[in-house]
Amino acid sequence: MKPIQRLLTISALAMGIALPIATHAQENSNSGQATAPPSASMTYGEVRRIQAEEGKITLKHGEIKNLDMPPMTMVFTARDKKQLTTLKPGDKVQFTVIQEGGKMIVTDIQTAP
Ligand SMILES: [Cu+2]
Repeated sequence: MKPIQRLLTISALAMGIALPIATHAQENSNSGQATAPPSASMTYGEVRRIQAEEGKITLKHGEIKNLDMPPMTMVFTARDKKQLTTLKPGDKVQFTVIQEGGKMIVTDIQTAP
């Protein structure tokens, strides 16, 4: 094996580890359920932290179907910072998130009943 091939193999392996999303997608296709169209859909979550001035919000979210993302707690960027001003930690929310330029962008967020 040439060094360049070895390097490519290693980075491919590293990516496999760094991208659990890919594994998750595979699990989905094996479940035999009808897959939803890859359009943005509402996701449920709970607010953990708000950094309104930076437009950042930390959410403990449920499965994000349109991004094939399993439930987790993570930071999102809000498209409109103003949408964060009415929220506070502990709020149950419904939101729409899209992936844009490698960032997770919340395009719409509102408190859920
Ligand atoms: Cu996530």
